[in-house]
Amino acid sequence: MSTTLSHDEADHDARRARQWLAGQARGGAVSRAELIELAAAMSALAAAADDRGPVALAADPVGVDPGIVKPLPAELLTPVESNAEMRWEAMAGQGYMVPNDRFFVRNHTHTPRLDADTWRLRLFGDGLRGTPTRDAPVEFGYADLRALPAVELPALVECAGNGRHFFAAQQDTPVSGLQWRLGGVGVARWRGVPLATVLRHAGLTADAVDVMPEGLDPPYVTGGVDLGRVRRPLPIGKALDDVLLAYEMNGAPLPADHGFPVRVVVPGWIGISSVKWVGPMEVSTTPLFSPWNTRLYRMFGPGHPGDGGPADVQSVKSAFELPWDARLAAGVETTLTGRSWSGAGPIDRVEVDTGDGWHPATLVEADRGGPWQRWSTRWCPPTAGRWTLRARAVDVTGRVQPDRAGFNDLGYHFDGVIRHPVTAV
Ligand SMILES: Nc1nc2c(c(=O)[nH]1)N[C@H]1C(S)=C(S)[C@@H](COP(=O)(O)O)O[C@H]1N2
Ligand SMILES: [Mo]
Repeated sequence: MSTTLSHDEADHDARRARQWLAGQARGGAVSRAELIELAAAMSALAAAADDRGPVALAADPVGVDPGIVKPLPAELLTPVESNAEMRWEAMAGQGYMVPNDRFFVRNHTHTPRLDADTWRLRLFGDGLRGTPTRDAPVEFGYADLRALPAVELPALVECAGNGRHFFAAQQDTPVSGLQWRLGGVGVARWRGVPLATVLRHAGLTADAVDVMPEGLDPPYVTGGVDLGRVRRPLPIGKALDDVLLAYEMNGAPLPADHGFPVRVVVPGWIGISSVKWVGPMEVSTTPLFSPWNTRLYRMFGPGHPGDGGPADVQSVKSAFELPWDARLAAGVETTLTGRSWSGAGPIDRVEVDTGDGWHPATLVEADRGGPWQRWSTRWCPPTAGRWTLRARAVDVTGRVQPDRAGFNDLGYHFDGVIRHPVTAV
């Protein structure tokens, strides 16, 4: 089998599919027959698309939301079923990073309380020398990871369904699933060990093709089907490139809701790749599958023939750091601020329209090349009344934000220009 390292999931995924059809693939602990059965069961779940709330939440006395540990003050976060989205106005006047108190939380079930002293990363599979098994894996404890050379980098984590609400609100094509506005995104400074370092210490072989981290949170049950623990394979090329096993977030130990003691951080890729509370990790010489890369997190629907392709790389988006329906003073000049981002590369330019056409926004130079870009523009609401603000960005690869986002059945990657209402008084 070819071991060309792929950074592009679409490419890698096509190879996975060919190998699957050739009978060479396994779905982690799932046989091919089971996979086909699973696919059939999953198609009955079309309506229960990604990012639905869990069917049942275990009672947990800690925190305001039963599934989330940290407080959810209304001025910082808005509940979205068992999840919480950041309020964009809570970023006005903040620095580059999203502080941990307002970072969005996306939980398929609920935040588990894990003990760093007994926690173990457990690597197994035929992509490691000696083929360690799930029951007799290569183990790393918390202290082992902290003793390895660390890397710290800013990275953006965004839910693939971020912006889904606007398929209904702006385009009249509602999609079921969590109705995120734009707050299912954040940038933090993550510190940890490159996954590549750990894989090499664990005895990575040259013919490994997939790495599948699995969370230690409870199995995800949706539409009456138990999909097992959250897990999604990563092509080895991406796993060896810039993926981190992170144990710190913005200089603090990883908060419980964000994956304590250790999570995966996959820069540029959809949030589901960044598995929290990671425990088991299969390393395989044959392609791996899970519901999170077969029936979920793929682009299905008109314009996406066949199996649609994986929804790996985030789209281009822009947000104003203003409340929805913000009140501004008529006739008084004000500074509008916001941020833009893209999974494909840094932002090149941003334009804002306050009602008289598109004008370039001023970019914060220090942010150039980073995972998102702060910008600002001056605006004086000419008269009292309702106004619509729009912002659109272009990334360095030339990807732009269209007026209308392309539809897909599961409502991923909304990239249309958002019409942000404000009232001048
Ligand atoms: N184990 C586990 N990892 C997970 C999830 C989960 O429910 N369980 N949710 C995923 C999804 S869909 C997203 S968008 C991100 C959200 O990360 P955050 O909660 O730290 O913002 O975590 C991902 N990792
Ligand atoms: Mo997500």
